[in-house]
Amino acid sequence: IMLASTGMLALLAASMPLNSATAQDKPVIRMSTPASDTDQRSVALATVFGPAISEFATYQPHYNASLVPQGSELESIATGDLEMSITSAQELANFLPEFSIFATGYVHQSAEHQVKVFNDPLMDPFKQKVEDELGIKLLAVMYLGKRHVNLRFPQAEKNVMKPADLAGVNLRMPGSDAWQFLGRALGANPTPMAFTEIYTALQTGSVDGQDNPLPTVVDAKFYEVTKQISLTAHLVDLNYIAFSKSVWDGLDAEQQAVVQKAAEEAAESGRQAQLKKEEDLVSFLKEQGLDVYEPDLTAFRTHVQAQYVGSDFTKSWPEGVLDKINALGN
Ligand code: KDO
Repeated sequence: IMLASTGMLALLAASMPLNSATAQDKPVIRMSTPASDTDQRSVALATVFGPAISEFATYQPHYNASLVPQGSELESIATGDLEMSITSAQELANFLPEFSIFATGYVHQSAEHQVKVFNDPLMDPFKQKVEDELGIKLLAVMYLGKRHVNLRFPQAEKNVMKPADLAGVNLRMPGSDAWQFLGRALGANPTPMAFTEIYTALQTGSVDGQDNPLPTVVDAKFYEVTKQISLTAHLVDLNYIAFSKSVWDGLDAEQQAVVQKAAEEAAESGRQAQLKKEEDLVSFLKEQGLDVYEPDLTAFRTHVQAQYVGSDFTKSWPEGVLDKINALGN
């Protein structure tokens, strides 16, 4: 018995260091987002991305900005305090102003257009710069949806048909220059505020409204504390899957390919789910008693685009890129 058990122990001992070393070396991919766990991007990452990389890495999501405050994710990845996030073009524009082109009202036309733009060679120098200057790889583009103006007032009190109708309206927009610029371009009085504070701000009336796509209005329950949505569609919004380059560099080529594919598949799965929700939610929101209506879209588009012409943002756009983006659309 002694011999047998010693033999067994020896066998165990021989296999254990290997196993534990593997478990220890498996990188933990902390992902931080202001989004909830039920947001379609979160769901797609948890159900598609996480399982796809589980053989060699552990996907660990943190929701509701519980790990990193909204807007600090890129810095956290750059300094090694975070491995992954879903970031906006507006946040990237804080570091690389030319990213404001992707944050500009009425530039992206659809979810499909976003994918074409992201996969086009026009995007290569942008991706390269993010890698070189922030140590971040942009793996795929996730669809957030068409952003609309969502206010506390019923339409009878405030009928938002054109930019002038938003004069004096305190509209919460995320806190960065590119976002605030867009809020002003819409004709509103933008107020910077973190995503996680919106619900209470709407409830107490410290802001008059906010802008987000319909799935977010429902997921974050903003419909409980607002009365109308003017379907301005001022931004076909996106988030890029941002991944730490130092973690990436620690993976072998095969693993990198798995991560890349997992990101693309998660993005596609989230995109389809989000598109479906956008389509379905108008009737849900009406049932909840909200006025949901289409404004004068030409008036909004013309006004918003005119605000960008000659602005500091447009000066940062590389020559010819806007034309290339437009050529990939309709
Ligand atoms: C928001 O703060 O309004 C925003 O929609 C901005 C997006 O870039 C993104 O960060 C999003 O919030 C969060 O993921 C929550 O949905």
